Amino acid sequence: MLDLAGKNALVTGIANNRSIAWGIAQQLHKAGANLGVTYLSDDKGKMEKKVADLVAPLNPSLFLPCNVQNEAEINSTFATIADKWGSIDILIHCLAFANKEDLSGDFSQTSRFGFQTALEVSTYSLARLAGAAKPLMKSGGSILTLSYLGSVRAIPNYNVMGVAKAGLEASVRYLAAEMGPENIRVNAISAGPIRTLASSAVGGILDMIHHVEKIAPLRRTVTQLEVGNAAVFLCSDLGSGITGQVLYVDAGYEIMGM
Ligand code: 0WE
Repeated sequence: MLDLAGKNALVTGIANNRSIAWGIAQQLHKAGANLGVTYLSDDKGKMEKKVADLVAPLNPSLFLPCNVQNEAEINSTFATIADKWGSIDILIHCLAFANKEDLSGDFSQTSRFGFQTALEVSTYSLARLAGAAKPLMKSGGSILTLSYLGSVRAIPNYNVMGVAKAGLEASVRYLAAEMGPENIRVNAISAGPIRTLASSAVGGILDMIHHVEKIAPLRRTVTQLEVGNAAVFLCSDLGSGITGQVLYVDAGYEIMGM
């Protein structure tokens, strides 16, 4: 039942070998899924090459540029899926961005444009991609996004991203309610802090990781592959009764009060 053979899975958000999306893609592949991978294109094509080399061992049958701020790229991604796959079973949304200046200092100083950018890329993109995938999820499906505890607690410096993740988790519930009748499930994994390209750009991330290692019941942080395993569970038939949920994959940190 953990078998994903014959399932078409689109994975967004792989930037390098530390990406949570990379951990998820590896475990989906291991479970037998047919992968499609999207990447954030840049003008020099450096990202395309980097991600292509990384994912090559997983034999993705689709490899497409998809900047979620670009309507044409989103449309062409799903047109290609319709054309080459005909249908899609699994959508992994592993995307977030806020301007660096909005991830420190006072939240009240977030600019209008910074707020818009963070919520456009990190929050709206889930609804947009889910809406595009919906008509292609012909025999039901599973949509999964990644969140963080900063959605429900005030975490120092997470600021506008916390608001974006709160909106993301609410979006999971509205999408789950909308798409349930089509047997499309929508869930989030709230992962503990992990050293990735995004988090390493944040001042103090190592101190946060050391704090989690002291407080979390398991006395450690989680790995990208552990998040990947939970993702495979939620997207497989073993997760068939679960929708609209936020599953904490955080070594237990979220339950602690002191
Ligand atoms: O969701 C995230 C990462 C979000 C993120 C990080 C960056 C850094 C570089 C979004 N956009 C950017 N933009 C950049 O220019 N995490 C859960 C990791 C994370 O980010 C934090 C954290 C943690 C944990 C930011 C501040 C405080 C804690």
